[in-house]
Parts: sequence; structure tokens; C-alpha cells
Amino acid sequence: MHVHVITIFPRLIEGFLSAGIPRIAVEKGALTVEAVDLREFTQDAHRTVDDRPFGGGPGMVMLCAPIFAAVDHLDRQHGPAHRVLLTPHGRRLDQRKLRELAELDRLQLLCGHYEGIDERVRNGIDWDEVSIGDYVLSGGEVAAMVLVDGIARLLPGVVGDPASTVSESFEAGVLEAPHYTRPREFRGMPVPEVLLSGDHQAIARWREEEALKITKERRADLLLARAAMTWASAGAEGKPWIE
Ligand code: 9WO
Repeated sequence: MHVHVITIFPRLIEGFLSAGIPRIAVEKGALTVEAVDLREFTQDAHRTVDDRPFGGGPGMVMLCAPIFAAVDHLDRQHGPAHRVLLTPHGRRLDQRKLRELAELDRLQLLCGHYEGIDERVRNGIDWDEVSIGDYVLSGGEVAAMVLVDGIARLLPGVVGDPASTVSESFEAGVLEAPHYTRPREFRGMPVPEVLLSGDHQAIARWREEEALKITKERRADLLLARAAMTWASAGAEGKPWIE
């Protein structure tokens, strides 16, 4: 997977790639991430990337020309890519979307700043608009890094055991069961007996129960979504219950 991040803060992206799973993905050759400095695509001495909004109002708006120039340059240099614009207007990111994006060969991510981006960037270029949640950030970079982080760990050969990306929260439609490691007792808090029993069946059953319990308590919406899917696929057999 090759990712180009169009940004006015290229150093932010470089810092992010210096640790953890994203770094491992890069070292293993599964991922390349290049920050593309939007100011490199300006024509004036001040390397201007923003201007005052037509119609008045506070703040500045990102100019069309540098963004179109950056996208044209990337297309010419590297060929076609899936383009993602990080914006609260986009469709909410979820694990399924990350899986879809992780299948692609090339991504261009555009990170906005200031009050917003000239609407003609939206209309004149084909973007997959993605939101990471219902809140406003100061720029799209952090959202872009959320995307890259979520994708990096899904790329083949990056995380040692592929099962650890499958069985976990969201893929299974439930949250994960609690984890414990040494010591067996810490400040009077013991590890649940079953985890020390060596009975793998009992452990699997306990984890399933705990996962359902925590999901019911915290994210009943995930169970409802899973139930809806189960009903939809059971519909053909006319089974209106959850199995
Ligand atoms: C900001 C905004 C606020 C309310 C409704 C729609 C909106 N769109 C934008 C927008 O595109 N802003 C640009 C990028 C410029 C200002 C900073 N930007 C931004 C992106 N802030 N927050 C995001 C973002 C991206 C993905 N998921 C959540 C928030």
C-alpha cells in the first residue's frame, strides 16, 4: 500500500511513522507513506495556500490551485489512486471501511485546514469523503493518521498473527473480553480463576460470555446491528430469531 498525504504539516506525518505498528509496516515494505507538502505546489513567493472567504466571515479558506496541482502531480508521477478527503461531512469510518481501504494499492489523503476548503476541490475532484467521528479538529492530519494506523495493522505480514486482527472487537460484532497478565494477584485483585485453569474450552466460553456482557453494557448498538445482519441472512430460511 502506497499512501500520499497532502498536507501543510508534512513533519507531523513523519513523526507519526517513527514508532509502533505503522513503523513496522513501513520497515517490512508493506506500507509507504509520503507527506506531500502543499506549499510545494504554490506559485507565489509567500507560498500561499489560503485566502479570505468570498461573502465574508471569519477565518481563511484553502485555495483550489495548490490542491489541484498536488493531485495532478501525484497522478502523473504515480498513476491513479483512491482519493480520501478527511472531513466531518464524510461517511463515518468503521472497521469494515478500514478493511476495504487496506485492499487498495494507492491512496491519496487530503488534510484540510483553516475554516475549510474551497468547495470546488470537493466538486472538481472525485473524493471518498471520510469522517472519523462527530467532532471538529483543527486539521485533517490526525484523522488521516487514524486511517493509516488502522490500515497498517491490517496489511499482510505486519501483525504476526492474522487471527489477532480478526477475532477482536468489531470484526466479531462485539467488544473484547478482558485481558490479564502476571502477576496472579495485584493489590488484592486476583486474575479470574478460569484463566489459570488450563481448561481451554472453559476459557473460550468465559471469554465469549464476558465479551457479550461488556458489549451489552456499553455498546448494545453493536449487538443490534449484528442481530439485524443475522435476521437479514436468516430471512431466506424464514428464521426470525438470532442464533
Ligand atoms: C469542518 C467542518 C465543521 C462542521 C461541518 C463540516 C465541516 N467540514 C470541515 C472541514 O472540512 N474542515 C477542514 C478540515 C478545514 C478545517 C479542519 N478540518 C477538519 C477535518 N476538522 N475536523 C476534521 C475531521 C476530519 C475527519 N473526521 C472528523 C473531523
